[in-house]
Amino acid sequence: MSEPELEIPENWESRVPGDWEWQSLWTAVEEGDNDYSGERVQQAIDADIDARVILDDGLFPGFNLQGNRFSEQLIFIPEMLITARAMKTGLALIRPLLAAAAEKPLGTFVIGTVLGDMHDIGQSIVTIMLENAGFNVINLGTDVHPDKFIETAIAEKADLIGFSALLSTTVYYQKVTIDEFKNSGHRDKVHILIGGAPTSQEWADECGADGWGKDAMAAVILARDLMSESRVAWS
Ligand code: B12
Repeated sequence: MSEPELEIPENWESRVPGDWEWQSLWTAVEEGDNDYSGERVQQAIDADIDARVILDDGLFPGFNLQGNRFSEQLIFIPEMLITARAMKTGLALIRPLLAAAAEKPLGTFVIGTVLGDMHDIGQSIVTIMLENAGFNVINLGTDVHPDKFIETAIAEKADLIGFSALLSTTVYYQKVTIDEFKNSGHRDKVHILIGGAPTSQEWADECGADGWGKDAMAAVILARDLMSESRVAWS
């Protein structure tokens, strides 16, 4: 088992002011130094560095390094959790910069991580990108029961619903939740997207979703495309 290495983003220097360095943020996220990660992200915002660059070049390298160690079982839940917290502190700061000030939202998108699954970094990024694209996004968080998705879809007259799942044991709940939408008689009123690392287009077809997004950008493109497809109106 080889020790994972920090993957330094190619040409990162070309996207920041001349004297900028990211190493201290990479280390802060890696070590879960929540305070410093917030401080450094704020400095990057103040230096007018693009929010996408802060996310990709500043926050992800340290997160991915720890993520790979976690996958190799070189570190465990407590270490991974503090890294995730440092990552989310940074995400929270750049979120308002990415979120659009659309006058009329493109549509309402309800998103959450399925029952039994606590992973929320990916769906938080999808949320930010959808907001950035002009959607009104209602994020139900993690470990979301199918009934909660359905109740929220009804209350908000949702246009789209997204289910995130990161565990091979919880992807099954994407199908369960879609089946529950069918049983409740509301399946045809919403477009359903699924995503998360263990999912695929094949799984989306099999579980009856309308689309699969491999990443946040794909989620936005799909959501926009699906908005122009017809479905049964909410009464
Ligand atoms: C961070 C992490 C954790 C953190 C989560 C913290 C948090 N707040 O999210 C903690 C430590 C809590 C954790 C716990 C566990 N984890 Co974990 N975790 C990870 C890790 C390292 C990163 C996941 C992540 O955030 N990726 C980054 C994001 C950006 O990627 P993403 O989620 O895939 O999202 C992108 C796309 O998939 C897509 N997308 C995501 N959602 C959606 C939704 C829609 C609608 C669309 C269209 C697109 C979309 O867009 C996103 C952005 O581009 C992965 C390993 C890895 N290196 O990936 C393991 C991993 C997912 N975990 C794993 C495991 C086993 C667990 C535990 C069971 C460990 C344990 N022994 O208890 C527990 C389960 C807890 C639970 N019940 O959920 C396994 C899963 C294996 C499997 N196939 O089932 C992995 C793969 C590690 C491994 N190789 O062993 N984990």
